[in-house]
Amino acid sequence: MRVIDSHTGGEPTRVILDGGPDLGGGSLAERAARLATEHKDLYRAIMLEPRGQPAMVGAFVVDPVDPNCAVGVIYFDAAAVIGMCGHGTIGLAVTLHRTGLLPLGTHMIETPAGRVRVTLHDGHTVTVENIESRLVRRDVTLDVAQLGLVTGDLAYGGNWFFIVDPSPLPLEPDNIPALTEAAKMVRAAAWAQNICGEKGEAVDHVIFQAPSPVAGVLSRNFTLCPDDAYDRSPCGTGSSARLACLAARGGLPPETEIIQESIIGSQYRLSYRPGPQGGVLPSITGAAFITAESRLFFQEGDPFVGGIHA
Ligand code: PYC
Repeated sequence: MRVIDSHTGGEPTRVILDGGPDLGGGSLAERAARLATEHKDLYRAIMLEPRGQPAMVGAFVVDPVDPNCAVGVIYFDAAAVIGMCGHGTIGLAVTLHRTGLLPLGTHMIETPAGRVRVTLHDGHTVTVENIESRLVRRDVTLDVAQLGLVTGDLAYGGNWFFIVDPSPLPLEPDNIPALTEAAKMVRAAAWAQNICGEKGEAVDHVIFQAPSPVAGVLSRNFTLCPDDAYDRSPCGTGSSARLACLAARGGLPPETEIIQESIIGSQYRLSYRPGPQGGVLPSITGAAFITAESRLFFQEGDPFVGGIHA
């Protein structure tokens, strides 16, 4: 299996260029559902140690349905297949450019969540115009183990987010283990209290927000992903959901650029345009760097062929 690894703001992406499973035909959502149900052992083996690393997101490149799209892509982490991935799309564009498959300029990419537009400004810097994102339920109060009552917004940005602002703990790197535990408890409370999307979609990511102490940076976030790793980047789909919340609350006019940073200080430039369904069309600009090009092996007799699950 031929893969290229990159990171976007510190968050790793592994693009699988060939050797992936046959996901059959149909829409990307149908193929993603097949990946989730029929190939779970394989995608976990690609993400988990010893082949993968914590926080890594995988990207299977597939044929798009829409002929106007340059490629199709299905994203996953070590725990779940996800609808869209902002940092992964920046990493994918940089990776495909590096391999000669995507020239500088603007291209459409098909994902299970819908079509996104990417603009490759140079070999590293990419703007992603994400699917329409929306605030679904505002000011939801959860009764969270050990934290008590926590209020946040349920929002969609290609994945399902519960966004807590202000964060229950200071957003400092030293607090990452405590933030991870707190976010897991918030997610468990959202599940237990049936806080979900209109079609019953479960909250798959939790975000804690706070103002940034850095001059010129509006906010800092901490994002918990489905595999319990935290997003090293400011999370593209989470930033999209956040933009939808800011817009719905009248906190940010359209086409106004803000900078959001992650818990480790990596940054995205963000803005939005009003969307046709009442949400926002987010724009996310960030940079990715290639870290490795390799071939993965799954050898017979390897006791950890499926990855380390501990
Ligand atoms: O950037 O959208 C994102 C993302 C989702 C999970 C990890 N990163």
